Amino acid sequence: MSEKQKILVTSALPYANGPLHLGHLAGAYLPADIYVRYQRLKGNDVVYICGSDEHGVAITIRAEQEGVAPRHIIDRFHEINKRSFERFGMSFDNYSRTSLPMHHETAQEFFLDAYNKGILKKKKEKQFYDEEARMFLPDRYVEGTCPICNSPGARGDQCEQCGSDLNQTDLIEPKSKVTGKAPVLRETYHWYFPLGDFQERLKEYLNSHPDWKENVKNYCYGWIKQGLKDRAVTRDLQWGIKVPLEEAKDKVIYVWFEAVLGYISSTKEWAQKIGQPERWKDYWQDETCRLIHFIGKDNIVFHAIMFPAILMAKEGYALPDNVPANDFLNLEGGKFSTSRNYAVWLEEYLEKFPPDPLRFCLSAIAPETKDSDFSWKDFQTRNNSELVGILGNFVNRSLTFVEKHFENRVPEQKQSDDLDQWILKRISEAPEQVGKALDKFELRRSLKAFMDVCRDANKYFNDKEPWLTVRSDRERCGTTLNICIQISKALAILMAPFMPFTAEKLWQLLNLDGEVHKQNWSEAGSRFIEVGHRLNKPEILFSKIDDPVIEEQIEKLKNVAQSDTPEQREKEEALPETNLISIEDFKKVDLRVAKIIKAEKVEKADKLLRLDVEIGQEKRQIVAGIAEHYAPETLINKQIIVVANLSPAKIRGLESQGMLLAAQDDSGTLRLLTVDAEIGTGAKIS
Ligand code: B3M
Ligand code: ZN
Repeated sequence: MSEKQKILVTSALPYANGPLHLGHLAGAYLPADIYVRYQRLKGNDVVYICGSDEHGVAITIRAEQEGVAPRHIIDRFHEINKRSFERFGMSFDNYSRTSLPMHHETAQEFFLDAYNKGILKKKKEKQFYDEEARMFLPDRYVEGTCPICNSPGARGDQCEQCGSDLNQTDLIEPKSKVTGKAPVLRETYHWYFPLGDFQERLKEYLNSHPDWKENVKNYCYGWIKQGLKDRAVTRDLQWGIKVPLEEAKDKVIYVWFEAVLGYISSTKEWAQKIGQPERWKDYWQDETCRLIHFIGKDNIVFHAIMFPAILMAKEGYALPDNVPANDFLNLEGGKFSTSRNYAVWLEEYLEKFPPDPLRFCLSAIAPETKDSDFSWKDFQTRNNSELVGILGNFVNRSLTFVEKHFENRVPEQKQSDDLDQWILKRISEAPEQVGKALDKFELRRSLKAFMDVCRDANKYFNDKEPWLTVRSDRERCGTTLNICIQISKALAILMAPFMPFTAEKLWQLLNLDGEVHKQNWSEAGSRFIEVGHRLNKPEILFSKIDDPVIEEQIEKLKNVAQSDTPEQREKEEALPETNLISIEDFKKVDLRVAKIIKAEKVEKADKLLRLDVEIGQEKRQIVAGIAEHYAPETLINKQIIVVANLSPAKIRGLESQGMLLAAQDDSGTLRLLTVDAEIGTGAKIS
């Protein structure tokens, strides 16, 4: 075998500000764990790193909401999340915390190094400030209406609805998260990391990774094309890692500058724990090591642009070799929402079901190239027809047959016929087939290859009719069952990355030595169990899930969807009576019929379309967040309604001269408002 490849794998460090749900698992954790387990079985030298992200506004806001200290929040959710991950089999070599002194030191070292090299730039600027709370309001401390999709509750750094990255000052009607008051602008100063200075090197670096996922490449090239800008790496906050400069005692390092460095400190902690404190360097400071960062798509810029630039600035570090970012998982057609409790929490799931069926289902629907949807019905079907009906069925009928007719010992494999040869070949090739998709981070394809083997195994069992040959030709029957046991062993190893708990159970039923997770992947289908080997008493691997159990889960979500708090209802649907406006107010809005003349996608903005519309004699450009609901070509000549007297806004560098009207339902479907029959454009709506 070739030299062991060194691979350091990370999963995004979740904020320790709340529990985790299925959407988290599907994006950055399960795919990484499957990849890691597979690489370990291949004999590679893998270290898998994660931990809690414990700084930033995400933490302090939660603490303020609960009226407790940030420390209280992070201690609580660090433990809860760590435990949930364990229960789902995430096989981290280390799960660290960014509040550890070790991490503070690492982050300050990087910051100071860039400062001393003269890389960081100090700039004066105006920032939102809450006069009542007497504090600056960085990032999510300000909320307002999204200038792009117009939904309320957009955060200062990002809109959760349309996924756009935002600048606080772009928000419409910004409000302080602390007091609810409108903030004022006040002068402060910050240090900036000049991403633009790294533009050329970053471009070369991206060019040298043509194998990256399309979505990641497109995203990064989009940023580069726009020209990389300086990014502030300090904040006016109390909670966080202190800026190690005398002149900036009241500032902390921006959470995203330090959180990515958490991967390094977590590796340092791991090295200490195994008693080889310098060992982290073998991964981080060795060009032959592959660094692989699994993340959700909203974190691409920080991992594929910012982090490499930080490492370049520091010098002597390997750069990320791949950043497999996944799209998002939806839930029963809607978006996961922590604030509305529209989610399936990991702990909640585990109260009713074992972890492996979920790992299986989420792998089958992994949001690899586009957003995907988890539904309880689909989960039930996959469990009942694939896990119980195919995989579980094959293993169970094989094991019970051997117990019943061969005293639970592996019978002899005598002369083999074509069918035997066919399945043996199939099994010997399976590791390669299942594995090569995993090498490319393609869970869906890999799992399908695995299930195809299971299907063929069942077909083999059926075609061989051992229930007949056990009487007519016992020798042949023995050969069949010997092969079925060999297949079961192979399946145990091949399923181990996806369903580690079931793999262990099957390994135990087969009464095999050692651990299934320490076997050799490539030989999974060619190393045979000896004749006469005694098996353990058969047990079923998977249980059927009945309708009422699933109905209960569906009901729960429906209730959440219906029982939103009055505040949300207010935001999302009806206006409360206190918000009544006069006819005069309404008349201030100039609504017009417009016709779409041209429509095209906006580069690197998945949700945006750029439209040329005609309003009477006038032509205008409107940028609208409707790309996921309308193909550009279907819009041409459509008559729509626009707000014609809205002050123009810059969206992704494009001026939007008006806003179109659309309605969105609970499932997120969006439909443009239009007129009942053709009418001259420019017609006024009253
Ligand atoms: N905590 C953001 C997130 O959960 C963040 C990831 C950090 S990875 C270094 O989306
Ligand atoms: Zn938005």
